[in-house]
Amino acid sequence: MSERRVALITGITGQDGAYLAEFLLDKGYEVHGVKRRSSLINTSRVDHLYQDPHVSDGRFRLHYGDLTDSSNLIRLIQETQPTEIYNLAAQSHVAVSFETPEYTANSDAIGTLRLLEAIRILKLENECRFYQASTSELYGKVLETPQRETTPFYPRSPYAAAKLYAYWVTVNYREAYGMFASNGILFNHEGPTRGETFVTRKITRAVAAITNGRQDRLYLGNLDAKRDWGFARDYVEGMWMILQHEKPDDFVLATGETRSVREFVEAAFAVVGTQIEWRGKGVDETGVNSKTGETLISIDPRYYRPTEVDLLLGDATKAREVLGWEPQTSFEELVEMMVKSDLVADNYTPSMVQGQH
Ligand code: NDP
Ligand code: GDR
Repeated sequence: MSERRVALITGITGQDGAYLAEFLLDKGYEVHGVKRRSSLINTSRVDHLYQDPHVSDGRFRLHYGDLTDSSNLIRLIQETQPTEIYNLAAQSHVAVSFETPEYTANSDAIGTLRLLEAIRILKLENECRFYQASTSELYGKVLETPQRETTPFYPRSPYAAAKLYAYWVTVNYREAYGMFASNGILFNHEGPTRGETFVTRKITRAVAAITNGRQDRLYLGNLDAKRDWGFARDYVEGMWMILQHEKPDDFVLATGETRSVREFVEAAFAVVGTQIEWRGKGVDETGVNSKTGETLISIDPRYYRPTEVDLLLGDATKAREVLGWEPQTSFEELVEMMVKSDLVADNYTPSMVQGQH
């Protein structure tokens, strides 16, 4: 590997971008992050890493950019001359991708192509390694479990279809131009800074707000969907390991355990000592506080997806055997960490999230 250790992270303001930046700074990297312009400051996840450029020439720098803007990406890569690029930027919400399919394809699929082309245009194929944030959503419809690198893909959303293109174009640039370009096929990973409208965080924030008497009820969609949930901090280490491997390749990162949304709800309420009892079926199902009889969870069919991914369960044997990667955090530890964090920072505005996916 080159002596210089310079990382360019797209999606730096997201959950994984922030954890990865922290991890790489600890390893001694110079880290450049791409953030989007927004009307409100959107860097809260990385503010603790920021150093005032007026007082220090820090190793952490942010640049404005967007995956839909090729010239911007070319210029950023030219200016920063990264030795590793982590492409984490994406419109990453599956339900939202049904509402903004074209934008999702532009940023998630063509955005990846733009980055790969930028590397090629700048003739950095031999200088710069490329990581693509691929996803277990590629497996979509259940064809085999546990899902591993050889399991066929069957995307079930505009998001997954866009990520399918990104996966294959990454493989193609590796084969066509000899680039060190690798896919991490990551199963769901969560944590206290997870986006508020993904189901885990929606649940843990609601548990905190209900416990603190600021909310009565949580509305959810499909309680039967099963996911392989891990802790994001463990997974960003895996991303780095994928790029340190002697050759470019594609790896599944997963815990090897799966739980339903219903089980996540039960585990999250258990952290505050509340046992949930389920009553009714389908859209009429409710989750009730077993002691008080109070209804805490109801179904809102608006949160159902036009096509659902029913079951994700990953097999990360290849990552364990080849890279030595293993998740360090159990499901129970993850849920407890998230609920406790939300209990401390309970600034939940129910009206804000209730109307969203
Ligand atoms: P987040 O949604 O938390 O973060 C996404 C990041 O991408 C944000 O920084 C966002 O910026 C940025 N972004 C979105 N669109 C654009 C664009 N057009 N140009 C530039 N930046 C953009 O996602 P996660 O951190 O959870 O996930 C990271 C990546 O890994 C994503 O690609 C996701 O699809 C993928 N993934 C995630 C998994 C998970 O369980 N977390 C599992 C498998 C894959 P802003 O803050 O301005 O919105
Ligand atoms: P997912 O995450 O679609 O797996 O994508 P999400 O947390 O949004 O959904 C998980 C499952 O929960 C069901 N669900 C609900 N989901 C949301 N968001 N809100 C609800 O109210 C609700 N009720 C039930 C969903 O139907 C689904 O089955 C995440 C993202 O991080 C992707 O970017 C990433 O690629 C995959 O994980 C792996």
